[in-house]
Amino acid sequence: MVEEHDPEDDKFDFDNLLTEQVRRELTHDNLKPLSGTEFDPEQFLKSVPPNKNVSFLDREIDAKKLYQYMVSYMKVYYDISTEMDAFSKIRQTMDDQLWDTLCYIIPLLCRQVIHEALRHEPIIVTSHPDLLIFGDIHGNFNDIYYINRHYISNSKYDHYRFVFLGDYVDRGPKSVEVVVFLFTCKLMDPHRFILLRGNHEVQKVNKKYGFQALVEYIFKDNYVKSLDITKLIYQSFNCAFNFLPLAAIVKQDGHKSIWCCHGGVPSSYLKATNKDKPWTIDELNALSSHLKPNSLVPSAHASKKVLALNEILWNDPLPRRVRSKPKLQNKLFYRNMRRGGHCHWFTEPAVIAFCEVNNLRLIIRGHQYKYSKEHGYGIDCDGRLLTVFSSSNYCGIENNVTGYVVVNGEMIVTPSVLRKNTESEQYRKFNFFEIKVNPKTKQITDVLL
Ligand SMILES: [Mn+2]
Repeated sequence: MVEEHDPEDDKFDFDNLLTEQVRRELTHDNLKPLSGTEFDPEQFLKSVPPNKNVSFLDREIDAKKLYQYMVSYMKVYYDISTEMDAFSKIRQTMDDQLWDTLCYIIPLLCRQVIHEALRHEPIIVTSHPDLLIFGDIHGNFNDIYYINRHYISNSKYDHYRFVFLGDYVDRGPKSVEVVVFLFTCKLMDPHRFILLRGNHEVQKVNKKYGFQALVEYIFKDNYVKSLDITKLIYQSFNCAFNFLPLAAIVKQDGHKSIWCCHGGVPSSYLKATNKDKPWTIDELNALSSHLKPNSLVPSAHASKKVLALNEILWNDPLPRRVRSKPKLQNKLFYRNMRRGGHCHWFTEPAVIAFCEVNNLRLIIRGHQYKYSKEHGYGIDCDGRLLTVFSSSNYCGIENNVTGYVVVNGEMIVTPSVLRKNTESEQYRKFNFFEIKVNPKTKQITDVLL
């Protein structure tokens, strides 16, 4: 069969965003701060350009410098003990400065992280332990600050790799900062960080659930000559999201493996043959051999390949309340209309079958707040399914406990509390979206909640 090729996919190629005209216009002398702060994007760049007419987009970021800048921002932003007002003038000024500076850095960062790291990764990556695994973040930069302070920058975890299970954006006010920070980490140390794709790292989703509105709010109407910088920033993020891997397999000699992804087990209904047999990891890998899922968009026109890969990001376990209903027909998967109908609920037998055929003993996934809000994680399917969620004060209104998972060298899996609700309570107001009084705020809050 001939490989389906959707010409729409070409639009997702990052380099196609950057026409020659765009390149020519984005020179250093043409950059201007959005809100008139002192700003110096040069401070994160590797070298001085040989001449002033070199396009800013052809420059290179020094990831360590950008990392240090983001960390020092977080320290001041969240640790001003005498000034706990989340909406204080100090913080507004800090935001203006940060956004002015990041504005021109973001397209560069996205391009560089694709070229130096993401495009070299297969769609299902393999990793050895030791690992720390974190669930959904959803724009909560304070949680990232906490994770950085206690784990990423803690020498005790120097030999650990970090897996994030996706859903970095939407529903939280600092989605831009979260992605910039994680991409910076990825660029700084590509082997130490595994950033998986969540269903919100899909343009069709994040244009509806807050991220696009947030980018437009932060970067306002910003043009350099005829180039719409705000649009470039939003598209740059989504281009990079298209290159995120969909799952990770944790392997260690002498042990069964662990499957990590955002949603869960893809349904076998999508297989051309052997519909009762679960997907093998080799088959899933083969699906993507010609298809880096440049547009993992579920739709009536999407190919079966796209849909099967898409389900890794979207599927949920069958809700507990319906499991004992006599009406159920002993199927492995049930179509999930709650999430738009292009994905499935998977049953415990589906989990067992997927694990058996792939020599897995456990699936670790995010995606669902409701199974983890009391302990930060939830165990299901007789210990074969672990859901973890790492965004505290979810949507700025919840008071949930968050979790993370440790997988050590002997493949011992330990889910733990990341932050108790009392620990994160003082930062609760930082996860509200109404940061500034702005005519657009209400509209943005509406899409967020
Ligand atoms: Mn999700």
